This record gives sequence, C-alpha cells and structure tokens, in this order.
Amino acid sequence: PAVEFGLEAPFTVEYHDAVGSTNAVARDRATDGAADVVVLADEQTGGRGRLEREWSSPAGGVWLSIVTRPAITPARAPLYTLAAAVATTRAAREAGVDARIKWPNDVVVPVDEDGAYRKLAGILTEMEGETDRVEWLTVGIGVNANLDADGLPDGATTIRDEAGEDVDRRVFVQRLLEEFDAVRADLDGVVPAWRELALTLGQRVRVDRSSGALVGEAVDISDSGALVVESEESGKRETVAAGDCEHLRP
Ligand code: BTX
Repeated sequence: PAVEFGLEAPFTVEYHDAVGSTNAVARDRATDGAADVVVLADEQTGGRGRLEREWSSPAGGVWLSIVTRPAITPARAPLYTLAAAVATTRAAREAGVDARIKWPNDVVVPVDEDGAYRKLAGILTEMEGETDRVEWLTVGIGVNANLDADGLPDGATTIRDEAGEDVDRRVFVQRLLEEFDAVRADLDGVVPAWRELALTLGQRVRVDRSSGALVGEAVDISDSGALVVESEESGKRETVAAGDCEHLRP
C-alpha cells in the first residue's frame, strides 16, 4: 500500500516498499488525471529501461517516476529528459559523487580521461498526447543509491561505492525533486545546464540511428536536445534526435 513519504517537495510523493515498475504505476496515475505526483519505491520487481531492456532495481536504490502535465509540444518533451538528467546529476554531486551526463539520459561516473564510465542512474520518459500538445508525461529515474555495484549488471556503480557511504534517501529525493522543479521552470536554460555537466561533448562517439551508425566527435547539443556529431566519414555535422550513444576510444 502507498504511504505519504512526508517530503516538503514541490510534488506529492507516494511511497511503496515494492512495485513492479514505478513507471507503470505513474502511467495509471497519469491516465487518472494526476499531476505533479511522484511514485517512489524501495524495490522494483519489473524495472524497465529503454527498448524493453531490464533495469535492475533491488531494495536500497531510488526508483521513482514523476507524473507531469506540462504545457508543451511533444517536440519539447526531450527537454524534460535532459532536465531530469541535470537534476539527478546535481543531487548525486551533492552526495559526494563525481557524476556527469552521457547523452541523452545516463548519469555516469568517469573512470579515465578517455570517456570510459560507470553507470549510476538511468532515465526513461514516456508520454501521451497529440501532435501539438502533451497530455501527460512521466519521467522515470533510477539511481543506484545504497547498493553494492557487485550485485548489479557490469558497468554499474552506486552512490555507496563512489561516495564511500550511504546517502540519506529522503534528503537525496528532496534535492532531486527541487532541482527538477527549478530546471523545468526554465526550459530554455536546460541545454546550457546540461552542457556544463556533459561527459559526452568532445568525445569520439558512435550513435546508432535507424538509418545506420554514425561515428565522429560529439561537438554540441542543439536547443532541442539533439546531439550534433561531426562525422568522420563525411566531415559534416549531423544532428541525431534520439538513439544509443557509445563513447569510443580516441
Ligand atoms: P537503458 O535502456 O539506457 O539501460 C538499460 C541497461 O542498463 C540494461 O540493459 C543493463 O545493461 C544496464 N542496467 C540495468 N540495470 C542497471 C542498473 N541498476 N545500473 C546500471 N546499469 C543497469 C535506462 O535504460 C533507463 C532506466 C530507467 C529506470 C527507472 S527506475 C524508475 C522507473 N521505473 C522503471 O521501470 N524504469 C524507470
């Protein structure tokens, strides 16, 4: 059963010990008309990543989904994902972790100078709406908080491992939600804020698009949140709105 989490956040937080996926509960709340509600769980038994991938979510993490009804067009929705990445990264940095952002939606910790990293958090945005307006949008955020990386998929890291101590999850969630609220209130400021925290810019990357792979240097992120890559093949700058991005060795 859901209980009040008792945060003075700009959102009503509904807490569960365990759920399948907070994004699934958030979808139910959204279709019931809710706004500015957060579904938070200690454990997810069916956590999901993008493209139907699994998201490992044992007890001790921060697994949450924010339900919003923003007055924006669907074209601006990716800015909400970037806003969540900025908010999560800032909250993790306050917890003592050298968190950075990998385009578009991973919060990572660098392990060397060449763009290698471990994954601290992931973000999954889902929405419903028409071509000219968003009806609702849910932002799922999964943070490996008070966990050992040992029990997680390869390439993962946790706040416990990076900071050397557990984080007070109530404080962490409060900071994350305050940051998210501030960043979304100034959507034009999202991309500049994202750039400051980006690990991907300046990296040699491969982006897998539906039209094929693109390899080159990640040189910028556009006003709408798309990645701008200077292609090694054509020498031209190409813009990728969505896709998987891998950091390559220089
Ligand atoms: P993604 O598709 O970018 O990443 C998924 C991949 O990450 C998996 O295939 C696996 O390799 C790896 N992985 C799985 N679990 C973890 C983990 N705990 N830490 C690091 N790496 C992992 C990223 O998807 C989006 C994830 C969003 C998760 C939140 S949690 C709250 C909400 N509810 C829900 O079901 N999903 C979101």
